[in-house]
Amino acid sequence: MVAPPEDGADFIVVANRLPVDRDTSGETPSWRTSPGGLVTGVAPVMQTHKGAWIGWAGVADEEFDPFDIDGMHLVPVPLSSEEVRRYYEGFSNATLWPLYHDVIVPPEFHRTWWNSYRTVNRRFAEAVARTASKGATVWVHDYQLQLVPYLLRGMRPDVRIGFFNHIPFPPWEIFAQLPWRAQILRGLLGADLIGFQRPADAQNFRRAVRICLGLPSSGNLVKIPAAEDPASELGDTTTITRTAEASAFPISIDTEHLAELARDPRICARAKEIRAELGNPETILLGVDRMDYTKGIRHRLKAYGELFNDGVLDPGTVTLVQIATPSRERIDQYQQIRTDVELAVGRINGEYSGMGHPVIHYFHHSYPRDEMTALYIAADVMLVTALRDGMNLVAKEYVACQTDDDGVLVLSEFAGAAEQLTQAVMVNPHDISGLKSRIAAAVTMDPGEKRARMRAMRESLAEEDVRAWSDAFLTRLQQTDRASQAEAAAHMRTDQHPTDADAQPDSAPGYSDPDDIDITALAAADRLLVGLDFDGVIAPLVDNPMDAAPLPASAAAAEALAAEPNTVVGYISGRNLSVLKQLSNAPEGAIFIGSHGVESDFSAIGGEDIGAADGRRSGGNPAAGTYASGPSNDEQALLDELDAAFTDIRTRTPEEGHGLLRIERKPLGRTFHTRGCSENRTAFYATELEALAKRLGQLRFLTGHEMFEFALRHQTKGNGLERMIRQTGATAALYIGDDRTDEDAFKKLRTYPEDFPRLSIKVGPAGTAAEVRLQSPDDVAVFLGRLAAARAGR
Ligand code: ADQ
Repeated sequence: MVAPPEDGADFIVVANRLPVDRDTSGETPSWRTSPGGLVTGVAPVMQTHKGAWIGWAGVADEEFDPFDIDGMHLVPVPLSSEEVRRYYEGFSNATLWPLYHDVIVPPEFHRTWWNSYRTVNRRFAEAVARTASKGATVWVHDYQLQLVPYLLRGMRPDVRIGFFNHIPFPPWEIFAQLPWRAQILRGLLGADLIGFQRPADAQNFRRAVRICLGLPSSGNLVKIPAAEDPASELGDTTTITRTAEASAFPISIDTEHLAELARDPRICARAKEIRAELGNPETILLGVDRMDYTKGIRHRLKAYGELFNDGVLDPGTVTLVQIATPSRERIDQYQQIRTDVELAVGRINGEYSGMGHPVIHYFHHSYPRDEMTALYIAADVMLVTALRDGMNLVAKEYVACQTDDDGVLVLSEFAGAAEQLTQAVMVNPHDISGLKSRIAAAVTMDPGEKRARMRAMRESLAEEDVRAWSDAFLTRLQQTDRASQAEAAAHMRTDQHPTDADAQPDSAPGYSDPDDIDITALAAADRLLVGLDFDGVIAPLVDNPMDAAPLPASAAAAEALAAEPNTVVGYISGRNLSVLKQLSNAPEGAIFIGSHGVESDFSAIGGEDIGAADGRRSGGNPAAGTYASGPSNDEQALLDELDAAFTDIRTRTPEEGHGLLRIERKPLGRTFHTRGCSENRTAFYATELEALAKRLGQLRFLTGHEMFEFALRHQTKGNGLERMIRQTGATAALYIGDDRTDEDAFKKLRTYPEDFPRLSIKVGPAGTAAEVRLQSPDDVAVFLGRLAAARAGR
């Protein structure tokens, strides 16, 4: 253990590189800041807290004292040139990088590299332990430093540790190749919060932990037994000392700053100038990448060249600007990709360029931010064709710079950014024919469609910028309260079965891997209904119900499913219909049931939902296909009584500070929410509301996850699902839910005959009538993605 320093830092960023470069061009060497996305994201926190950044200064075999620059305190960690070769170029970039990027090139495994990686990670952890004040927050970044969380926890159990992985985390089947796989997983589990770019990365990590270390997770939480905890003196495997959360936090960019640059008249003029310098072609395509084999530059060039050969593109009117920044140039495979790219550029230019009009302008150097922005503005089509990419900030930067919404983004489905920039023209870069037709479509896209797509993407980026990203991560990290986590963990059993004792399970399936569930019958069905609950299933549970949003991967899968013929996606929720439709980001063609079956909208399939709301048709808005009629006088009196009871209970609520009951007013009922209330407070509310239910006997009373519902009419999610099946003429059905109210739907599915293929899936613990259990909304996203792919391939 290391004692906290007297005058330590409260917030520490740890990354392989400091955000500076050594400038030796002048008489005395100096430091130049190299502003990147990470600096923008963490600078506000650095300035409001006593912050420090720990990393390598980029110069081998030299030691530098800590120094301050641009309001940041930097603490350099020295590396010898042999460590640069083994730890950085070797283990980080020739073992982990290819392994984590789908083994696009074969990873190399060398014990000398691993030893150097361990030594350097320990040096970083020691530097943090010496710098962090008592109880400080430490944020470790990226694959070069995966052992730091574990090592640091052993030295300084008092600090709060977050880790963010900027690159993908591979599926177990690939990760398993790594001879030091268990050590890497343990290294990461030293953190309280482990962030990934995509839910699928977080899921790959949790699955690896489950398979390799035998540690189960509950939702996004991994339970750490004493034997795996460097800060615990107990050595056993049954005492759970804490939990580590592994979740997705997709990184973003400084959207507003880039948009400001893009509106700067000086930069706009430069964009025009670039266009003129390129010979004022009709269409400028742009590629901006580090020169890396993961970026799919060769695939892009191949498709582009063939489009001239096929006569689809005219060399007289189109040009591609390809910028490939020098990167990791001492590594063999990086020298190889450069040779391949330059050969391809030469060959295509040789074949199709006219005098003074090359079809490819190729540059192998960096540009200042202003020049990059001008290039983004000048480009009509941006080509991002990565074979695998954690996020890909270039795609987001291009979108942010299209302030006139005039530009098309062609985006690889294998870049993390594809989950947020869903309006891009998506490509599979391995499919050269598909890539060609998508590039051609991008070049000729109708201006209206361009604008609509770009505007939607820009709007999403306006909110989800890099500050929102760091805020979300750091807020969650602060919420990881170790004492209560340990207490919660102590109540979890270390086997993989649910523990909720109060429900009477009809069956108690253990957690399934979303990749292992048999979907053959559903995939092959003539007409499939995909029934989905919203909260806790496609959208993670959040404190404020109006903040709920579907996981991008689930939304994308729902969209892909709805686009398949004879496949209908139906949302069934306790939320009122209008809120459900507003929050669900549902695909076209989706149908809805709200208020636990009371309200419905089947208009997308032209169906009449005759079973809803006791068979009464809404006089209000038949065009919307909503068939719930408003309350009768008697019913309104009951609603008034519920409202009055709410006011009464709230006024009788004892002292503040334990959370308060909230009411959700639905057209035909009221739902009371206790999310955020203490245990005692919830018990008080439960007693009050149960007494109220007894008194108002004719109302249907339902208790769910942190909520109590009073409904005027006797509908359930089970009836709702049945109506959906009938109206869609489905010959097979899936239903996924997480709550007690979903049990009606699970049970309903069981009543269908054997020859009607169906699958019921419960998300999370507690007894259930469902056949299969998944852990979390992340798992649901993976499962739905698989189902969509299988439906498409039938
Ligand atoms: P990278 O693999 O480097 O990042 P990317 O996310 O595209 O990939 O970021 C590259 C950055 O470098 C962008 O900001 C871009 O503008 C800049 N850049 C590229 N070429 C340049 C040039 N010639 N001159 C100036 N600037 C240039 C890793 C992961 C990604 C993940 C990021 C952030 O591989 O998947 O998105 O980290 O988490």
